[in-house]
Amino acid sequence: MLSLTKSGEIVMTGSIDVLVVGAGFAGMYAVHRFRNLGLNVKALEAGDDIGGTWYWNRYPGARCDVPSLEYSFGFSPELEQEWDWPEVFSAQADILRYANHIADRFDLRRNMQFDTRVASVEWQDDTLQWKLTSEAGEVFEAPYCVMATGCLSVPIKPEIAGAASFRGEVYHTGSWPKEPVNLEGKRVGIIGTGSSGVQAIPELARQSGHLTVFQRTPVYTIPANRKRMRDAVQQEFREHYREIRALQQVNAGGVSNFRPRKSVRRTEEAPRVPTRLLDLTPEQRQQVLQAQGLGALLAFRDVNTHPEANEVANTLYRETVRRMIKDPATAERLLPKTYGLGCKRQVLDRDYYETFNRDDVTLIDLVETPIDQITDTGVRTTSERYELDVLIYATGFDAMTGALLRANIRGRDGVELKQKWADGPVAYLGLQMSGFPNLFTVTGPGSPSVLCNMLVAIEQHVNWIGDCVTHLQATNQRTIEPLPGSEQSWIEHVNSVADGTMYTAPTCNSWYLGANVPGKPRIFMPYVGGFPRYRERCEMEASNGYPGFRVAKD
Ligand code: NA7
Repeated sequence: MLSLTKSGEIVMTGSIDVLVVGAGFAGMYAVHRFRNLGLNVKALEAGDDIGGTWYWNRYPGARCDVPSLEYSFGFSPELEQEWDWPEVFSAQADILRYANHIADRFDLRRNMQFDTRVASVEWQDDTLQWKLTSEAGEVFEAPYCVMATGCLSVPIKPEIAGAASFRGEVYHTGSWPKEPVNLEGKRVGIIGTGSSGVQAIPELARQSGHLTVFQRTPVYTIPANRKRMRDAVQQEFREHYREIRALQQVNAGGVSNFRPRKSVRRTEEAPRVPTRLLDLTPEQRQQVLQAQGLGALLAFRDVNTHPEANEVANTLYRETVRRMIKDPATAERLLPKTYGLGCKRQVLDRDYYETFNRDDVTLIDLVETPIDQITDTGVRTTSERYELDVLIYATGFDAMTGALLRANIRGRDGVELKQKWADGPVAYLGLQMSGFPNLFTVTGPGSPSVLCNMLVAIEQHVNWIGDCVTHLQATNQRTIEPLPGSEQSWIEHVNSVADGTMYTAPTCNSWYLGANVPGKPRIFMPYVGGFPRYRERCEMEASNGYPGFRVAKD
C-alpha cells in the first residue's frame, strides 16, 4: 500500500515485515525462507533480474571455484533431485540458469522489485522501523532489514590518469554487459591478473585479434578440474544428499568432499599425501608434483602455516611454471616472488600459462614499466604505447564491506555505519552490529563467508535470521542488536585465529585484508576458524535466548 507522509514522501506502508536488499542467492533464499515463516518480505535489487554475482560477472571464462554439486542449495530435496549440472565446476551461464530455475520454481520474483538500487538505509528511532530509500526516491519501511548485498559486489577501477579519455570500448569483468561483446579481430587490453583476469585471459585470447595483459602482481594459479559431469556421479550424489548436507555442516569450508563410492572409475588409488611438505625429500616432492600437479602443494598443511614449507612450495611452483612457458623472460615475469602460496584466494585456471605461449598475446609487467597514462587510443607505459580497441578492467572489488558502506546505513541516533567502521568492520558473528537494531547482514565480515561454500553459509545465516525474527515475534520483543562487548570479543577472536596463517603474513596484500582498496583499513575480514565452530556459536546464541544480544521492546 502506498501512502503520503507529512513531508510529501510516498511511503509503502502496512505490511512489509522484512526488507531484503539484494536478489543474489542470499536474497533469493531469504525471500523463500521468510515467506515460509509467514513473514511479508520484499527484496530490492539493483539489477533487472535475480542472480547477484552470477548476474553481473558474465565475462568470458567466468566460473565457480567450488564443485557444483556442493555449490547448490540444500533446502529443497526436490530441487536437488531435478537439477542437472553439465560440468563438475560450473560456468557462469549454468549457475545463472540454476538461479533462474529456483526463482521460477519457488515463484520468488513476486516478492522482488528490480532496477531498484538502495541509496540509504535509516533506522527510525520513533517507529522502530528501517526506512530504505531508492536512488529514484522510492521509500520502503519495515521493522527488519536484511542486507543480502554480497561479498564481492562492488567492482573497483583504479584511478589511472587519462582513463576517461579512452575512446574504445571499456568493460569491467564484475559488471560485464548482458549483450554479447564481439571481440573478433580487435586489439584488447586487460588490466589485472586475479581470479577474474586469469579466467578471462585464455578466452579473450581466443576471441580477440590481439590481447595485451597488463600485470602488476603475478598470480599463483592451479589447473581447474575440467570434467563433464557423469550421470552416475550425479545420481550417487542425489542418493546421498542428506548425508552430504550433514557433512557440509561439519567441514571447515562447508564442503562435504563426498566421494561417490560405486560410480567413480578408479584406475588406481591416489597415493597418500603426508601432511607436511618438509617431511618429504626433494625427490619425493618432485614425484608428488609429477603425479598430482601443482594443486598437490596446497594439500600440505605446513604450506599454509610454516614459512619455510611455504617457500619450498613457492620454489617448486616457480620451477614448474618455468617449464611451461616458452619465452624465459615472459616466464620470469609470470612468477610470483613477493608473497607466498595461500595468502590470497586460490585461483583456478584453464590454459592460463599456455596462453602466454601464443604469438597474439603480449604480457606487460607493470612493475618494470608502470602505466603512465591511458590515452584516447590505448595505454601508455613508461616505455611504450599500446593501441587498443577494447580495455577491460579485471581489477577486483571493494570486498566484504563495500556494498554495506555504500548503502549509507544509519543506525540509532543517526550514527553512520561508515563512522562505526572507520577503523575496520566491527560486527558480531558477521550477522549484526551494535547500534543497528534489527539490521542483519548475510555472510558479513567476521563470518566464514568467502572462506566457506557460499551457499552453505547463506542458508545457515538466513535460517538463523529467520529463527531470530520468529523468536522476537513470539516473545513480543521488538528489537535485537549485539551487546558492544559481544562484538568486541568476537572481533578479537576473529583476529586471533587469523594470526599466524599465510593470510595475514606481512608480505600478503589481498582483498581479504582490504589491501586492494587505497585507504581501506588493513583487517582480515572473514572468519578463518571454520564453519562448524562458527555455526555452533550461532546455535548457542539462539538456543540460550541470545545472551550476546540486547533483546528489547524498544
Ligand atoms: P582481485 O583478486 O582483487 O584481482 C584484481 C587484479 O587487478 C589484481 O591482479 C590486481 O593487481 C590488479 N590491479 C588492481 N589495481 C591495479 C592497478 N592500478 N594497476 C594494475 N593492476 C591492478 O579481483 P578478481 O576480480 O580477480 O577476483 C576477486 C574474487 O572474485 C576472487 O578472489 C574470487 O573469489 C572471485 P595487484 O595484485 O593489486 O597488484
